[in-house]
Amino acid sequence: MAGHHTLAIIKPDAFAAGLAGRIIAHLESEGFKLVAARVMRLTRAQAETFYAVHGERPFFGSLVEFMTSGSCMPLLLERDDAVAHLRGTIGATDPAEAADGTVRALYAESKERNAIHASDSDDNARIEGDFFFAGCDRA
Ligand code: FUP
Repeated sequence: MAGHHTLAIIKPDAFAAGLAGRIIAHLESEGFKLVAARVMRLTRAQAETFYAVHGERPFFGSLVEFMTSGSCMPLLLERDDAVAHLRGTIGATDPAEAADGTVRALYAESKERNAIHASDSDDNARIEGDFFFAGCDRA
């Protein structure tokens, strides 16, 4: 099933703003099927582990603060060409650079508070999917 699954997170800015339903509808309209979902508040340790690749970047501390600031919603999604299609659907990291109609152009506030995460490779989709959903029931 390589290439058919990816991991998204509706981030605390979008979740707190009541945008989860609209974002899920947007993803479904792009052909993604929800395989697993949860609502949770990340611990500091979880956020630091999830973003460990950015550990030396100047924005790391602020990013961890933001990601632990409220509830978020990890989603396991299924579709052909899932990783690439979801990256296209969410748009560029900075909403000012995101293409019209993408999730970040529609809903993100800033480069940090940018509404949604999406895995950037099949390998990371597997790692990130297991991070949130190992041992969980999947549709
Ligand atoms: P993306 O894959 O589009 O989420 O972007 P990156 O992997 O480059 O960055 C991961 C997260 O770090 C972004 F979602 C937001 C945050 N970030 C900042 O806060 N400031 C930056 O300058 C770059 C990224």
